[in-house]
Amino acid sequence: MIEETKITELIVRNAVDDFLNNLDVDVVVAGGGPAGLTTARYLAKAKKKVVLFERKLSIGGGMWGGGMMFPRVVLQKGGKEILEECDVKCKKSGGLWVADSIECVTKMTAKAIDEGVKIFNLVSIEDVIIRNNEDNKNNKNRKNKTKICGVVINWTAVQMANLHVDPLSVKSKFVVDATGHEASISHLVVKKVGNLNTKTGDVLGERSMWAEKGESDIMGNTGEVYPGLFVSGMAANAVYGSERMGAIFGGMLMSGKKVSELILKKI
Ligand code: 48F
Repeated sequence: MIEETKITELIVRNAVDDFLNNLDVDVVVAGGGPAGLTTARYLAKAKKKVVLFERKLSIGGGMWGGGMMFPRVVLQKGGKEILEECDVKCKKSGGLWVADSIECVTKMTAKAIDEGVKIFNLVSIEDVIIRNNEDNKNNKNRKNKTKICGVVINWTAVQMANLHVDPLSVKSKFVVDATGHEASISHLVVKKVGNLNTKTGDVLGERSMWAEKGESDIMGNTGEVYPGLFVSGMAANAVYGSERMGAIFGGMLMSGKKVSELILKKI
């Protein structure tokens, strides 16, 4: 006999157990686009405890839609190898490769989950947790005296309905801003601590389309922008005011991989 209340109990108990098991993790990844999925997958592969929060119902960010809803993405060398690790088929054309955007998102997500990434969708990160930076206690530079060590979350539905419902929190050693063009976590940090550890200290916002430049800048922009906070993918270009690049995705994937390597060196 299938009892409705049994279904309810199974859903609630299992979901709550998962949530409780992920209150204190190595890394929180904000955003489930190509950069966030890649960062999270590599960290989980290295046996780190990783939780990814995605505010939308679906994972994949801007990858689903390919270019102007033609469901294909273009990759250059470096990016296509990362996709192939997820068993995505990449077709060579000229010096570039093309892949099906739906195949990319589904297989990247499946691979990340298989490596151990815990994904929570429909959850928005609305703030960060800031504590004294014990590594830098005696540093004269004010901005290095604190560190990002977790996130404040709420149901996206609560935000959308503009309800006054208090959020909950998750602690982590590092937070990765992989929120794409918005760089929403970096914005939050600037708002709360005054500035990032970048030259300008601010989120400059992305510049207009220039695929070659955007893709070449992204690796240099990828990194730790405040103690405990890393930027990955389009968020990195948005922080540094670099160009957008449209439906070429190699930079997103390579940036995601680079952040995982930088974190693994520090963790
Ligand atoms: O936008 P998105 O795909 O960022 P990305 O991984 O890749 C960029 C490309 O898709 C494309 C491009 C390629 O050249 O330029 O645009 O850097 O994924 C970002 C994800 O973060 C989620 C958002 O819904 C999206 O799925 N997100 C944004 N803000 C928050 C968030 C937040 N505050 N909390 C949780 N998720």
